[in-house]
Amino acid sequence: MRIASAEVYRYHLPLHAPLTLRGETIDHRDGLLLRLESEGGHAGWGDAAPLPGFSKESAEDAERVLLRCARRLAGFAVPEDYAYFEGAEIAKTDDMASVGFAVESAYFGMLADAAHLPLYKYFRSSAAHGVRLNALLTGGEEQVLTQAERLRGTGFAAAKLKVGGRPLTEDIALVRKVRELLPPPFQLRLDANRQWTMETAESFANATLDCRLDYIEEPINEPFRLVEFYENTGAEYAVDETLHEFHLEIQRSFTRDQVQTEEFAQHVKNLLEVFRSASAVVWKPSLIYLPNMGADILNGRFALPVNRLVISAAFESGVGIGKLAHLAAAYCRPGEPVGLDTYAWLADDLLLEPLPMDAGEISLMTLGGLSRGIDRDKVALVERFEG
Ligand code: OSB
Ligand code: MG
Repeated sequence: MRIASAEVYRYHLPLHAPLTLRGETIDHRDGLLLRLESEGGHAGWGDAAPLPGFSKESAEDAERVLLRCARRLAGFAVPEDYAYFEGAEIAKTDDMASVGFAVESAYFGMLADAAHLPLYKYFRSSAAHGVRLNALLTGGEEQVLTQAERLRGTGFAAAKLKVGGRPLTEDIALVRKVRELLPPPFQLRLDANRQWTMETAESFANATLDCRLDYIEEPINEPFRLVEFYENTGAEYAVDETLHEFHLEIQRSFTRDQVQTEEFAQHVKNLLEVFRSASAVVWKPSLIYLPNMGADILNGRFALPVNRLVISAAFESGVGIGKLAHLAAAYCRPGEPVGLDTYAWLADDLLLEPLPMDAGEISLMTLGGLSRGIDRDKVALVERFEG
């Protein structure tokens, strides 16, 4: 199979409300789409949308590198054994996660289309047909409580509340109020984004142990002490930023060309312990590039100890979030609520029909295998390459 054409488009989508991320406020989401088509007419789409404040790459860098990838992919002969994407050198994707995500989404999407399989079944034939979602609770106290109230009786069975941005006593009181509205077995997760010191996090954990939290994502500002946090409090934690910070080191630790000094070996050992003791690992594919859509690390080629994987979104368009739903169906435990609720922030989408999100779940049966129609009026062609 050969890739006959590669197209790059630009998009600009409004958000329902302004979104403040690490000090930057946006009211639109800007991104790029990549479309690959084989000589046989099979196609796949990818979404590259660097998130201000979170992505290492700027929108301009992403566009430059995605165009370079598209130019090289046009005419690319897919290797016989195409289970793995060996064209990775096409993009210097280590610090271009959004581009790596788009290129691999389009590439594997095209291969799945050629195999007449939906992407999730292409990745794993036994994959479930739906993924559960965790609702994202953000904003001020009143806003959070309104959102929590609205979740009652909707079918959602999990939510994630952002904490760490208010005084400790207010966070504790808010978590208690949310828990009253959404009692167990509803799963309540928190995300502190590393804003607490060990001391504050321990006080928080001790004051909320009876809330039976699913986990606290990144409770402390010293990741190597997460195991100690767990041992001292019994509170379950999840890693997110820690994966960002250390995935390159973890990958390097598995490659033979890495000089294995005693010090580096100890460092990696400590790091793996942090992952092993974590209740869950949050992975946002558009913010961290793990080769072959994670297969290298998650599917046994290498072994990152992951108890529960929670694939999450970073406010991509429906094209990107659709791909994440396929990945989540293939890689997460059946029934694991995943972090794709950022879709609710979009006031408009590129898909002709919105993603089938209903009652806290995305149905992949409805989402279907092949790319859903994209509204060509909402995307602008930047360049088309033929090979
Ligand atoms: O801190 O987990 C975060 C989205 C973009 C950037 C950072 C984060 C997020 C999310 C995604 O919270 C939603 C989720 O994980 O449920
Ligand atoms: Mg997080």
